[in-house]
Amino acid sequence: MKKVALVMGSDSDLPIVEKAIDTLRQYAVPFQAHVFSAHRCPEQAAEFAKNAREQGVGVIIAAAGKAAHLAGALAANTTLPVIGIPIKSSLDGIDALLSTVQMPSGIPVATVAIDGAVNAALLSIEILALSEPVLADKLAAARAEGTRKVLEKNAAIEEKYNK
Ligand code: RP5
Repeated sequence: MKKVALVMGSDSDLPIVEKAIDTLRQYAVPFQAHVFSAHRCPEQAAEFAKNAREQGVGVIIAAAGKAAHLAGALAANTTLPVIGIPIKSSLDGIDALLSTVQMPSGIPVATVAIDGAVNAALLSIEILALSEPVLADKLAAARAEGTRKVLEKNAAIEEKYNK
């Protein structure tokens, strides 16, 4: 199975990135984690992206805050799919959201919500599931469980207020 590479702009992003790691572990998806900054070590970040495909990476998740150029800078150096997590580090994360999502045509970054690490991991799993049926089965089971839980809560609320 291809790996998911998690790249964070700073180790201060780790508390959010750990939510993606937890999700990848739940699905038994192999991953690797790195700290590379688009601003503080741009050459190493670019080098990482250039070599990622040949190192068995299938999807890159990039988490960064403030003027968050990491996802775009990695995407500029690979044609692997790149998922950006805007980290709430300043300005309620709006700065990171806009910096991550507003990519010019030709260099896509799939941007999730501010601090949306779980969805970033799930999206990466959905991409890997295109060629890994076992992951597609696990995703479907998780969706069914999510539906069951909501309907259970609905039944409790309806029982309490509608009878
Ligand atoms: C960004 O600046 C990082 O991704 C982090 O979210 C933010 C603050 O970094 P530190 O100053 O905590 O290293 O580049």
